[in-house]
Amino acid sequence: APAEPAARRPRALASGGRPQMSGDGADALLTWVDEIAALTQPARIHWVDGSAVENETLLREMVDEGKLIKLNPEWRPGSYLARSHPSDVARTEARTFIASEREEDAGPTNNWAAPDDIRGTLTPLFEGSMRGRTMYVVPFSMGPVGGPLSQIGVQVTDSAYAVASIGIMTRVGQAVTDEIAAGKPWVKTVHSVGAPLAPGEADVAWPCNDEKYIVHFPDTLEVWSYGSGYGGNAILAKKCFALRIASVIGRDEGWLAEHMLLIRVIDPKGTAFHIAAAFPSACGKTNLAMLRPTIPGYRVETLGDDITWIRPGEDGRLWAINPEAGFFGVAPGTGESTNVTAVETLWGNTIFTNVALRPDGDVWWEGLTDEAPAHLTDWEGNPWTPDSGRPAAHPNSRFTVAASQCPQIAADWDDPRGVPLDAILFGGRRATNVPLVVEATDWAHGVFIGSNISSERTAAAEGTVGELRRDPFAMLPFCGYNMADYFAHWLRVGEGLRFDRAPRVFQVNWFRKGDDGRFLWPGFGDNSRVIDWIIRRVQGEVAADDSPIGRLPRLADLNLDGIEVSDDDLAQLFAIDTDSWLREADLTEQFYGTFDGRVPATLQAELAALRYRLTRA
Ligand code: GTP
Ligand code: SPV
Ligand code: MN
Repeated sequence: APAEPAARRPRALASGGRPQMSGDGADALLTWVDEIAALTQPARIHWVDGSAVENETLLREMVDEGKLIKLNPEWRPGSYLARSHPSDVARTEARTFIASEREEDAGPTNNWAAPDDIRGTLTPLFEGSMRGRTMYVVPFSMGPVGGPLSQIGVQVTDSAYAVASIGIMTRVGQAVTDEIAAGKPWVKTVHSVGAPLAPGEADVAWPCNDEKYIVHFPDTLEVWSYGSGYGGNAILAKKCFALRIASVIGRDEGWLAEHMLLIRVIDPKGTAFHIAAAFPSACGKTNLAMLRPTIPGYRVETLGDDITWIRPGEDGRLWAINPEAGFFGVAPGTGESTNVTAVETLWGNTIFTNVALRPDGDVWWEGLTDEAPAHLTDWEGNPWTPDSGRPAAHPNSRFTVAASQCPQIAADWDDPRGVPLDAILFGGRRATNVPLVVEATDWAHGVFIGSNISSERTAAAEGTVGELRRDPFAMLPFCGYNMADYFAHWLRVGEGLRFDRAPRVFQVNWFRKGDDGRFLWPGFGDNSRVIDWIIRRVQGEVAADDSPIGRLPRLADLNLDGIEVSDDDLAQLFAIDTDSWLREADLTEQFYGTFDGRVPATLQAELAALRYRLTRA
């Protein structure tokens, strides 16, 4: 093709230089960057353009500085291992704050801080916090640039690891700066690992600070994160923006920002259905997002694995996009027999964090293969053998990889219009009580179920693993405003839908255990058997039985061909113990009682109706 005339060609950036911009929007961005630089006093500023060359340079520099280990390209081309500081391995919910003007807008489930007070704390911390380091300016879009459901932001950070991760997880580049210059609203996010370097001071592999603050200002659309390099604390586009800040924008604009995977299921007749599912952290979203159905004739296409933005359309349906561009997934438990799609996705171009290193320069984690290699270097860099008596990979070790590498990614996964939802699933890790699948009777009942999701704690956040906690809508750590108002918002969104076009709501539980502690359900690919029932319900093909907690499948309607689940286990998977459910109802009353009368009357009525059905049963 003939070369474009020089004048029309987009201006090539002198690598890392300040981009050429004009307009009111441009001034606001440049002024803001200058202000942050004046505060944090970096040695240099690099404007990130998102190019492949820039990314390679960045990765090479990190390898040279000992911050990344380059994996053997023979096994894992273009891939790297990062080892975090042992204290910086998960989200720190206790250090995460919502700094809304009014305390009641943060609600009882968030840590609240008065904006002025917390700014008073943050400013001295950020003062000179980037000394000796490069300050990167990263313009990013959540959702395809310019899409009707998309939102944009800028992250300033002194972490090259964060820059490389944002490059995978979002759309980065000049097109976003152009939108900002043109005056589109954007979210300001500032991140520092809080480890300034004195002149001549040697750097460490994973700089961070014992003191951590992840602070959200929903009224001014800002995030300030200090002291941590871990994904959920440092990739501010993800949980901080796309859930906490976006949930507030959604509340005000009439849409939903959710901790959900998004898939397209194609049934044996070739009909496509779209399902979004909210499970708490490390409870199976990535796995369901990449499902390989074990029922012949079914296909699943991946659209997203962690965050879904949902908007009512003109047609009375709910339309959904995945605002991200990559997966930041849990490594342990990901293997050929559980999630072969993820294993294939990770063939190369992946940043691994806190997994184990093999002697041949490849990676390993618990569950990747049935047998552990005889010798490894564990996630902390120490020699490891199967007799070491500790995991080789950290339980919250993760991979960061582009969505486009997923072999079953939907061809139209970045269509800016999104997909119409047919069903919404809520789930969690529940060893008892919650059946394999149950259908809500209507939208309000579905919202009631969502508001009552509980799950056993996982390693994705600090805290005691295994302990049961409430995690409404899987959003406990991610809702940027009062959770009771969020319940009301969900009810309101449902009221605006055409009654025959609202997605059907289901509760699922892959994690129910027998008295002997073993999982009753094979899970993973066999979860397609539950999806099959859900899809046949959506089409009105199968009847269901009413129970006090919702509609249950008739066992004969479950496709169990080719799997071994004993009648006894099947009965236990669907057993409803009235006394236990009455105790759950008491816990719900207690939980609702923490919201100062703000829980919608509709949900209180759902609770009363549940108790009535249980006592009558
Ligand atoms: P976040 O990225 O933290 O939001 O987590 P996620 O919900 O995407 O969790 P993920 O799919 O990575 O699953 C976490 C863990 O649950 C992994 O160790 C999986 O192997 C395990 N898991 C997922 N699906 C199933 C299932 O159907 N049955 C069982 N028993 N375990 C599962
Ligand atoms: C989660 O914890 O739910 C995650 C990982 O998806 S993080 O992005 O770190 O929050
Ligand atoms: Mn998540």
